[in-house]
Amino acid sequence: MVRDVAAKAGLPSDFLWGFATAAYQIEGGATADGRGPSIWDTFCKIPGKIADGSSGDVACDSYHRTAQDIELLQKTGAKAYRFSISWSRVIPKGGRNDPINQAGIDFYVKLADDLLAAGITPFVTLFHWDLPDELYKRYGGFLNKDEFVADFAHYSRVVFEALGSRVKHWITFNEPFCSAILGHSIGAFAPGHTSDRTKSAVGDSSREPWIVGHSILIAHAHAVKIYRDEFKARDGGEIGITLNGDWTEPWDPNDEQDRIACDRKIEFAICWFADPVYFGRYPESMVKQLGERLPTFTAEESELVKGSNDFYGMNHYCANYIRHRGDAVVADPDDFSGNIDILFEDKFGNSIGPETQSFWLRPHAPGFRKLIKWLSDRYGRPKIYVTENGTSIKGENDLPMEEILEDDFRLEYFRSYITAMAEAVAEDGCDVRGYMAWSLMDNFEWAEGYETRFGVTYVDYENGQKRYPKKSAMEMKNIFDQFVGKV
Ligand code: PNW
Repeated sequence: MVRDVAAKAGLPSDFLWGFATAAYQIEGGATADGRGPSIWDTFCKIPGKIADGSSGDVACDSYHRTAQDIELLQKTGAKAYRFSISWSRVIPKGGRNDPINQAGIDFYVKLADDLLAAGITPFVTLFHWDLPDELYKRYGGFLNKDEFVADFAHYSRVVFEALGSRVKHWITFNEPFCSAILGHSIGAFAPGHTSDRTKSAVGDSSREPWIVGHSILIAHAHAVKIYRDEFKARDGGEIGITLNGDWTEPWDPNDEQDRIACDRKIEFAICWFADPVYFGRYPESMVKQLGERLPTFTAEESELVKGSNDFYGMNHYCANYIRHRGDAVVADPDDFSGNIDILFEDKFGNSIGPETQSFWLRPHAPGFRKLIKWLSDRYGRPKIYVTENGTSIKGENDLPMEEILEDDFRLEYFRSYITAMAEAVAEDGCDVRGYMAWSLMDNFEWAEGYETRFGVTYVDYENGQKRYPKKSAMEMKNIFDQFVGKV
């Protein structure tokens, strides 16, 4: 690992660390107690969309095993747990005039109560990609801004009302980039829209992702306004959005254009959402490349979105080398990265990091510190919670269980990334207050199905979803003990 040995590293004494999951990836109970289908239930039924032909129908069966999950969290010494709410469990059809499912609400109320009783702080995500299928069928989901915003606002109010006295850390949306790009440009994620007609009969990759992103930003801002106006005084909590983004290094460090392209890649991935949230407008580089295909904010929308974060939710996994394409290369209308090449090797053949089971993920811990600083500089040192960070391991699923439990590669990943984060705090003065590793347990890894494992806990899907903590689960506390209270 490349590391500045002289760097100070430390985290504040009240630092909240723990693990993250998402509803569709772990809950199962797909039709239990009145839950309605989400776009992921529908998407998984289309042959060829999920690598192993699986779905989240059963997953880790956490809907029936929250006691085991909490016990697991306690075993690791975790202080926080991030989970998401399945919208269609709470409102099976999703809409503002549709019936509410009390059993769904009761499930999350009990989960929050049990976590608090165990001394674990809940972080709750309102939306982790599982749009109620009915809203997609009714009006196209995110593509209909007015309907989507009104329905999301209603859903968030219902959840704040039910859980607000227990939950003090709210995340509106998880990684809107993925709903927009993977869901409406590449088509690898639900609802699978893309211009590629070999993959889907519907979609326009040049326009839909930007409409989807816009709708989500406005919906986020409305939910934040509702929380601040109606609940914050009573409940005293905080709310923000979680964005994903990788670090970038220039393919040729001596080429100024590659360095500019590195920033542009981050602008297209992260600032697409973060600039509106902090500045009330889209990045100039996006306006320039996308022209009238990028929606514009009305003055009222811009006001609403600007300042709509109490904290910055950061999901971070890896890094890439970036090469610019030269002014002669006109951006493809379907391009969503800023007209660049995204590479695993630089000009000299150096690799950014080792391969994992995920084609897009090559660990590069120094990039974590650099991105935390880059974001802190751009947005005025916001309070940051790292809401996801973790890795898969190449070939892990093919190993016998005893070897899976000795996940040294993952442990080393966490050690190096958490050290990099502690340097960003102690050395660079960044304000990171919490960290949730992805993930508490192996789970349904979306289009990769169950073949890719991200858990610090092994889940034996063949034998009743039994959970076995891996080495990384039990070492996490030791890693944090080294840094917490050292600034
Ligand atoms: C995150 N990519 O998503 C999600 O929030 C989790 O639900 C997921 O399980 C985790 O990362 C691991 O994949 C991503 O293709 C999914 O670049 C895919 C990408 C990035 C993030």
